[in-house]
Formats: sequence, structure tokens, C-alpha cells
Amino acid sequence: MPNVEPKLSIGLWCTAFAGTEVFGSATRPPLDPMDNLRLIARAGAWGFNFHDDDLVPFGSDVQETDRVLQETRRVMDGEGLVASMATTNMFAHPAFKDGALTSADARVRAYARQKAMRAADMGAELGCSVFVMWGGREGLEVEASRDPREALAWYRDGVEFVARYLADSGYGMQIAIEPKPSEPRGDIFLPTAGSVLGFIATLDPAVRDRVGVNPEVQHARMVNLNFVHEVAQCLDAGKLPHIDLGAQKPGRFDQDLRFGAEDIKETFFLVKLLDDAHWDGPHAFDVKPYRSDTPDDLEDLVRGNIRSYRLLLERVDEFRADAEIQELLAECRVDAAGVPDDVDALRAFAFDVDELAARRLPYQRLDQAVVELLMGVRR
Ligand code: GCO
Ligand code: MN
Ligand code: MN
Repeated sequence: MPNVEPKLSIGLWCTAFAGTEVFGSATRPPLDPMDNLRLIARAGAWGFNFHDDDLVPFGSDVQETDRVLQETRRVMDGEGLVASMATTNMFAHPAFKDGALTSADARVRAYARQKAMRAADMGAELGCSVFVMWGGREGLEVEASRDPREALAWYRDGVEFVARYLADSGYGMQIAIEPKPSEPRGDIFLPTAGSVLGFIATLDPAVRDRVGVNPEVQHARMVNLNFVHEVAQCLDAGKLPHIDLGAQKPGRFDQDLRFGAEDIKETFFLVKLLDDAHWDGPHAFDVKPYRSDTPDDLEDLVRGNIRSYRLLLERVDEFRADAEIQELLAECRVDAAGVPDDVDALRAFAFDVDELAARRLPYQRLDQAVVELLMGVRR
């Protein structure tokens, strides 16, 4: 049995992705948001995530916004679906062509804050627990265009503003900043989980507790980082309110492939890490259909993520119950019996370094056992 039953969610923008990219136009018709919610529920997800504009068309007035939110609520209740995470689209509109919270145009920065406030209102209305801030346009191509220290200061002002707005409005949502190294900008500010953790440490202490990281598998693997270690660092800092899951071949553009579709071993250790940590935040699939998918394939995309997550959790159970693996793990650890703690005694202590160096580590067998476990031949 897993330590925690995972809350599995998916973004409305994932299933609604019609296939438009730089080299080609849409391959699927638009997907109505309410039909999208029903599809996600039918495929077995616990919850859904949305940008303001995924649910309510850009530029809608207050009445239209309220109408859509009420309809959403009705569908959620009918389908037993949870609104997990809300976020602001601060990247699609041409007004954000050179940044949102880090734009050198102070009017754009103010407009971005306004849009974030409205998105937060929508999230609170639907009962979301997390507010993601992905700074897709927060970056540059022309290094000469701004002093990155100034951009980071604007970024900090923007995040603190949103965090204060949530607090002042009595909203319980946690902010989760999502790092990404590039795409759509040539260079995005806050490229890795470590960068976001460092940035959070500089926030006003009055709002710092409300802000964490939303790391994404694909964004770390785009730049060949060990995602399991990125997530471990967020957990260690108590800063993991949310996680974006998917799959990615290393060193490529953001592929947003179905969870489990690449690097099964690292993905297994990610699932294991989250369950070992008893982490009970929302597990969000942030994936895209293939351009070749038809509308009928979208449900398979959602189901595939869920199934792979659950299957890997079963493999985690097997890892814990595997006598040989547990024995090998026990062999890997040695306590410091006989070694003094005391500073003076430790300074004087004579280590047998040859013995330390000669210790045998059963890593060939351990890693092979994991590979075989994942191949399904140890049951
Ligand atoms: C990406 C990002 C986005 C964000 C989402 C939330 O694919 O580059 O992951 O999908 O997570 O837009 O703002
Ligand atoms: Mn992505
Ligand atoms: Mn994401």
C-alpha cells in the first residue's frame, strides 16, 4: 500500500491543446471547457488545473465570468471533480511579448498584477488550494535589454504583491513558482528549482511562508538535471506545494509527453521519493497530446498518466518488500561505532583509511535488481 493516496490532476490546457506550434497549425478542433472537464473526470482524474483564460475567454466581463464559474461548479459537482490549481495566463497576449511581472514597461507589470488578482479570485471561488506562477515570458533574448538584477527585483515585487493579495483576501491558496530554463523566451528568469528556492529566500518574511516551488519533470530534463534531486531539495526546504508531472527526452524542447513515457527508472524514483516523503500535495500532469492524436485519443492521454503513476506506486511497494533489495540497501550503510564525536578526540582519532577504501559496495546488484523489478521479472 502506498503511504499516501495520490491526488492526480491535469490541466485543462493539456487536453485542450489543439496542436498549434511554430511549424504547423491546429490538428484538432477547439475543445469546449465544460466538455473538457467531463472528459477529465471520465478518465479518472481527481482534479483539474486551469489558467484564467482556459475557462473564461480572454476579455470576458464580470457577468460572463460569474456565469462560467457557476456552470463549472455545476459540472464539478456532477462529476465529482476538484478544482486543484489556478494560474494566470501571462504569456499568450501580445501585451506580454516582452515579459509580464518583469516587463520594463511598468504599465504591463501593473496589468499582469491585475490579471493575477482576477485569476486568484476565480481559483478561490472554485476552491483551489494552489496558485501557480509560471513566468513563461519572464525572460529575454536581448541581454542588453535589461539589468537582470532589476528584472528580479520587479519579479519579487510582483510575487510579493500577489502573495499579499491572497492573504488580504483571506484565500488559503499557496503560491507555487514554476521554474523553466527557456521556451518561449531565449532565457527565462528562475530557470531551475534551486533558483526558485534561492529567490524565495529573498522574499518579504511576511509572505515567504506562502510561496513554494512547482517543479516540472520536463523542465529539469530539458537541461539534463536530476529531477528527483530537484524535488528532494524542495521537500527538504518544506517548499513543495505542487508538482508538474510528465515525460521528456533529455536536452530537447519542452516535450510534455505522457507521464511514464520516458526514463522509467528516474520516474520510478520520483514516485518513490514522493511516497517515501508522505507528500500529499496535488500531482498535476502537465502533458500534451501528440499532434497526430484525434479528439478520441485525448482520454487515453489522461488515462495513461494515471495508470503509469499507479503502476509505479505498485513497483515502489515491491521495492520495499523485496528481500534482496532491502539486504543490499542495509549493506550500503555503516554506522560510526567506535568513532568519537568529541572534537578533540575526533581530531586525534586514527582512521584505517585502507579499510574505508576497501569497502565493497553492491551497486551492480542493487541497480540490476531495480532494473529487473521495473521489467516485471521479480514478482
Ligand atoms: C510549459 C509550462 C506550462 C505551465 C502552465 C501553468 O509547458 O512550459 O509547464 O504548461 O505549467 O502554463 O502556467
Ligand atoms: Mn512543460
Ligand atoms: Mn508546467
